[in-house]
Amino acid sequence: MASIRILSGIQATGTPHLGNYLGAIRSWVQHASSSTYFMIADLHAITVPKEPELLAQGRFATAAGLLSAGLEATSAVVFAQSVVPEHTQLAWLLGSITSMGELQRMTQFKAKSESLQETASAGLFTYPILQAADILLYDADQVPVGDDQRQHIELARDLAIRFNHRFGDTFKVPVATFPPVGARVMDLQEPRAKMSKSAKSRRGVVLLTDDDTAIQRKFRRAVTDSHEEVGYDASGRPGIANMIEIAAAVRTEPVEQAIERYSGWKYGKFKDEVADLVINLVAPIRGRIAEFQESPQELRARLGADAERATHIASQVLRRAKQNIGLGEF
Ligand code: AQP
Repeated sequence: MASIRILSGIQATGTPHLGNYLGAIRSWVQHASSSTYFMIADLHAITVPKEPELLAQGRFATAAGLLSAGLEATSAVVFAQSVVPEHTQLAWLLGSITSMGELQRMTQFKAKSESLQETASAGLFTYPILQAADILLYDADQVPVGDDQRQHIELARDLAIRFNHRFGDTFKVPVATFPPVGARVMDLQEPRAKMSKSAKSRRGVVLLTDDDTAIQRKFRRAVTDSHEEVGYDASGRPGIANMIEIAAAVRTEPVEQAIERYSGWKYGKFKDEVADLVINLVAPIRGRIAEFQESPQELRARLGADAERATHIASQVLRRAKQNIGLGEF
């Protein structure tokens, strides 16, 4: 039986955080094989203004985070999007069958462009098309993502179906998969907003490079509510609900079990407990990231070799799409 092909990505915006790990990277590592493709989305990262030096640092930190979080020991293909030019070429073909209305409905664009208004880049608007190209280029069966990516994956599916309908069978239609817990880790300071690398403040974001003291401090200062004892109410007490869900995800147990375990605990003790769970999770990853920063040769070699493996598949799929749309060889 042919193995399941998996593609997923992470923006090249810096060291991954706890949400990236629990919502995405951990399951990438669990499912990793030579049929899994994990992409550092560095072209997506330039849709908002970025200093070249910061982009380069963010790209490296993302790669180091992915490998250190477990992908290094697997045969997964880990590569940077910009190194495989087929991504932008397929995005152009798909852009020609995408409507403005579809892009205007994307909630991520609405949220990100709100403060920028007319100055928002065209790239920010067409971003979901490039993301569809990223996925379809690898004949992916599954796309494991966090909850925030639902709408984008739906667009990728729609475009695949539309292309196949108009130009003949070309793309595999992928499905999104979500982790049972940890699909949406919230910011510890703003528990109604998702934890994000691009958050204005890092106080509520736990990075995979944070030291033990920083992690403990972030949990101790996490925003809660006026109660004193742990109880689960996702809408009324989002801060505590988020920490219960984090604990459940780290322990890989159902949320119901964590609710039972921690109900009635005083807030101080509970926050320290969740911090300890996270500290144990992050410590080895942080150690390996530091080694990569110190000597990057192994990282460079791995990404170089994997980019060739990615190009091998991507070039075949792009050729098929060009052929079917009428842009094959003369
Ligand atoms: N808070 C989260 N909880 C669970 N999963 C998450 N993911 C992202 N945030 C959470 C999942 O991680 C993968 C990579 O996503 P990303 O690179 O878009 O992460 P980010 O932190 O959202 O990055 P940015 O740069 O800060 O982007 P924006 O500005 O878009 O928020 C994905 O599978 C994602 O679902």
